[in-house]
Amino acid sequence: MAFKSAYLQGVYETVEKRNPNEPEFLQAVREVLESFEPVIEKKPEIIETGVIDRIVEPERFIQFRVSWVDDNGKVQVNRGFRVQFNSAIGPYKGGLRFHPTVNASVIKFLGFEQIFKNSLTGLPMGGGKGGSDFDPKGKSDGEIMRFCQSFMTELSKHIGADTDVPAGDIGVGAREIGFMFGQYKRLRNEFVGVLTGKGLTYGGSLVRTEATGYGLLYFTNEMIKCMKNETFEGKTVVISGSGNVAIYATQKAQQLGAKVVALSDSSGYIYDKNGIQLDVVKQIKEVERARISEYAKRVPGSEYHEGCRGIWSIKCDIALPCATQNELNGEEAQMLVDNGVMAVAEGANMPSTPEAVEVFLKNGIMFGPAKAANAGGVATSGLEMAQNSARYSWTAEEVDAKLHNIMINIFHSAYNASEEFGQKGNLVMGANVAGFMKVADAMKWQGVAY
Ligand code: NDP
Ligand code: 2IT
Repeated sequence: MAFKSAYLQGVYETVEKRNPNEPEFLQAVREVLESFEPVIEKKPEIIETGVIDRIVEPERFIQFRVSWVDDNGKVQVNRGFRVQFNSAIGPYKGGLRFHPTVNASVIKFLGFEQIFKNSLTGLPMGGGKGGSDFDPKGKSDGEIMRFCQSFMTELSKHIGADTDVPAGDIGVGAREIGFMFGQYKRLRNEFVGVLTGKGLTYGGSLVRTEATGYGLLYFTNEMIKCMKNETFEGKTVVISGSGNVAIYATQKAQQLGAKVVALSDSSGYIYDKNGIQLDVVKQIKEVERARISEYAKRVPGSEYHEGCRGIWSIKCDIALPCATQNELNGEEAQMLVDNGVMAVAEGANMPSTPEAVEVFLKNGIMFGPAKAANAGGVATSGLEMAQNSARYSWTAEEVDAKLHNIMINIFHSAYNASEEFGQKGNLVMGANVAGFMKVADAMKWQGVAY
């Protein structure tokens, strides 16, 4: 579909021409540019600053070879990436993803979205993202360590505590961050906050592990309270994924009085009508690094179903996709609506396809887009950076209170922007525009070279 504004149409066509065969990146750019239609109408002077033409082009894109030796002595080669997308409001900041599906398109969509998400947190962080097509599944700790060391040997040339600060994402947790931090320190002889999500004994922040999932629930709780005077108490919740975000989203949902009945991984989903037992999930996923199907073998009365997409056929009040991009399509969104879903909020990045988002908005479902709803992880990374700079650490209560406050503010920024630009309640548009305004202003005042 063409844009209403010929200017936005032109920007999009340039991006399309420059980035052929990058569907995820184009999907993310299109959604943001669509949100700018009312901005262009209300503030046409923004066109002259060229900020929109500039913001869709990464400041820097780094691709590199990562070679390492596996446990059989065989040389393996993977591809590493880092996109340094925008540094207008702070050092580049964003996670690293290790997954076989990682490619330039995936890294660029994630890096692009990170610009707006980081701005929404109110903290001084630019947008970046990186990763590798390395698959951590089934690898020994030794293999993971050697891969991480090789990856950091190159990445260390491009990052720094005041330049670019990576963290975790899919396939990258405390174990991988530890190996990468150790290698950076070895290479540079510097103990600095160059990564976030570190272990608590060497500069990590309390609550960073829980932050994305907790933040998602703080955001969603505020959304349902302010938009429909609702709470989580007694609600049935479906959460996809069973990694870092899904686990701590489940924990907070349960604390708020909801019943979480389903979780998944890329192979299938579990349904437990009595409510998921999180200690069992944590043992399976965090300790044993095993498959979610194990849950059904251990918990009587629960079921395992092959195929992860079936999770959206479960009747629920609130759905929280927390696995990966494009995991929820238009038909699945319609199933959720037909089953009476009241709210959907994205813990994963871009989990809903454009068709799914349209179904939710058209049916008046409260919808929290990823850039707003999952910003709690990077926000707490920002708090980790602040603690590292001050050589000080806050208590869990202090960090949690700051996170809570940030998520509430993000909801209101997005909601207010949706109202200001004439689409009250459309938080997709509101989040994109609210995130953009601060970055656009900083870019304008800093002149045209990036
Ligand atoms: P983890 O690696 O801890 O867990 C990922 C989960 O998603 C696993 O259950 C995994 O299943 C599932 N998954 C991954 N890829 C696919 C796929 N192609 N199809 C179906 N399921 C899949 O990652 P996180 O929990 O950290 O990340 C989940 C999402 O949240 C991602 O979109 C990430 O970008 C986003 N996010 C993460 C933040 C963080 O701080 N960690 C912050 C903000 C957003 P399996 O084990 O089978 O692969
Ligand atoms: O998508 C994300 O916001 C993250 N993976 C967290 C990034 C970070 O720097 O903490």
